Amino acid sequence: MNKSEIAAVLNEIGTLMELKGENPFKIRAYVAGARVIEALGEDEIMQRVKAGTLEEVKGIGEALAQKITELHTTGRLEFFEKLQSSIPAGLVELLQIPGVGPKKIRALNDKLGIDSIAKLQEAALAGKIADLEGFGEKSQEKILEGIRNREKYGRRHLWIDAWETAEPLLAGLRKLPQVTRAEHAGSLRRRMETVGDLDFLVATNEPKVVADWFVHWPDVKEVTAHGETKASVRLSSGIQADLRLVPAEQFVFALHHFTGSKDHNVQMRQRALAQGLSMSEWGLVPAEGEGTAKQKAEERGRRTEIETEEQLFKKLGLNFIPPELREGLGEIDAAESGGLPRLVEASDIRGVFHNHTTASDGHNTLEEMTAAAEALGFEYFGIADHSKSSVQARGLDEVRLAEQVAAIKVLNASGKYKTFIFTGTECDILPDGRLDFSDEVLATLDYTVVSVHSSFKQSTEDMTRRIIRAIENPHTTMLGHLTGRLLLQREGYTVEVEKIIDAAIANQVIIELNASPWRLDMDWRHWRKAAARGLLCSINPDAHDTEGLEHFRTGIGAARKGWLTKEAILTTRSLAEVKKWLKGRKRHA
Ligand code: DGT
Ligand code: CA
Ligand code: CA
Ligand code: ZN
Repeated sequence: MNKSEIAAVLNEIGTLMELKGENPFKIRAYVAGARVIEALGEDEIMQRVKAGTLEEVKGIGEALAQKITELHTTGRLEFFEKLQSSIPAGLVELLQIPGVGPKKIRALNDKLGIDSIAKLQEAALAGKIADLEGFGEKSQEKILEGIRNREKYGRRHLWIDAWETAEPLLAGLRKLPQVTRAEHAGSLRRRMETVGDLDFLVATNEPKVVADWFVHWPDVKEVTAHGETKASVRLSSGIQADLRLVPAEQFVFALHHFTGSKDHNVQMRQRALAQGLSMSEWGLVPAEGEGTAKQKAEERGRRTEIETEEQLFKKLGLNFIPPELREGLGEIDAAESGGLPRLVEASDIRGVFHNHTTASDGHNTLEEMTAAAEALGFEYFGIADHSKSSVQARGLDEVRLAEQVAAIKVLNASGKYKTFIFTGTECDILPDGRLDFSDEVLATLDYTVVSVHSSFKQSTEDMTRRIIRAIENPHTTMLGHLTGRLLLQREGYTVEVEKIIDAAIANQVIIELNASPWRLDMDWRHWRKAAARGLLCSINPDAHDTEGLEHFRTGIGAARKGWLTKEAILTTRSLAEVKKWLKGRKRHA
């Protein structure tokens, strides 16, 4: 960890201890320690940690020195983690409301039993806060406003919403004559399923002009910072955007730093240190000697030979690590040993399964969907409308399903579209794990996606058993949205993921990567290991209209985060190969 991260942890320790009502002298020691650390040079901290001389600094005692050392060398602190877990999450969450500090939270908790934002809002709406000693009408109003703003602005955003907001801004920045390079960074570039804020980075010699342009972007609702090296704004959707302005020679270092993730950065910095280099957003410079990394980088100025991220990684003995993999999950070791995967790309995808039409809850007809699939250049695409138990989604019964199958065969035979249509269903997994259609009906289809759409509240054990039973049905081709989560809206049902993956592998069943931007389910965090064990993936847009077909691209981001190669994904194969694969499965049935 660098010094500002260490200082942030020490400050947070102070806040949490105050929340617990601990000894004020102890609390002050942490807050003061944070200030001392901030005043030290980055290099001095490093040298003192190495030499064990932190205690010689005024304001740092033995206990603090030990904690700083732990943070600096491991990036973690056991004491802090224990402290965090000893305080109810609801109380900590209250800190997010402006005007409510640790002392007030304790008062609210003692007098009114408030331990969550919901309870705080309830009490404020009932006028109970105004009556409390030390609060009053005004602070009650402020609390209510803070809660409203948090709902509107404080939340994270779906990756796709962030992307759609960011793209025109980035294009605008690149058009400015004063800008030589511009990129987005942060979680958006890493393709996280949700994004906290947007991070833009530009290389320019005229930061003022560029920052002015940025804060006057039409979509800006509020300017929260406006300086020569950084500007921050809030856009009308509520998302915040940071712009950092750097001279050209710093661009690549800043790009790498602000792409993150934090864990990746910490590990990269440790690697650099092991090679006698100090790495930061300003540059990569020898670790020893006088001056901060920033000063040294500035002294070296234009003489730096590193201009691209490829060169930056190479300098540290690493192959280029794609942004999606920069999560601190082993990518650096893999980059060192030549073990990075060749990640799947959007252009590898030759077709998409699991799409809906107006026959169930889709908004476009079979023909409209087919035309759209053709326009996207797909060799094939699969229909999978809902089955009869999904009544609210107008699920098809056996008769309507047979009609749809007949219509698809006619359309395929007509040669009207170049894209081949596979017949299929998104068949409900009934609460006991049986499927919504009989074996005879499923045998008439090219493929079957099985999904849970009811009885979400089953125990983990029951839900796991239910899904495995569905996987063991010989007609099952793919498992749909493993957990049923809706990002930022609803947690998924809980399942034993490992067991389900085992069952899928054993039964040659695919698990889909549902590419709907609201789902991205199965989560990318499971894919690397699962694919290594032989699980096959299908990137399924779960499209409910023609535009939804494009969501396969969002799924590519998640697949890349899951280290998936082309080989791990059925839909990178040609039509002939896919037909053969599906036929091969049918023989088991
Ligand atoms: P987000 O915005 O919450 O979705 O996630 P990020 O990853 O975009 O985080 P953000 O916007 O706070 O910062 C962008 C990147 O900048 C982050 O991924 C890593 C880097 N960064 C920011 N603050 C720190 C820090 O205190 N230490 C380190 N090592 N890196 C940082
Ligand atoms: Ca961010
Ligand atoms: Ca940010
Ligand atoms: Zn579904």
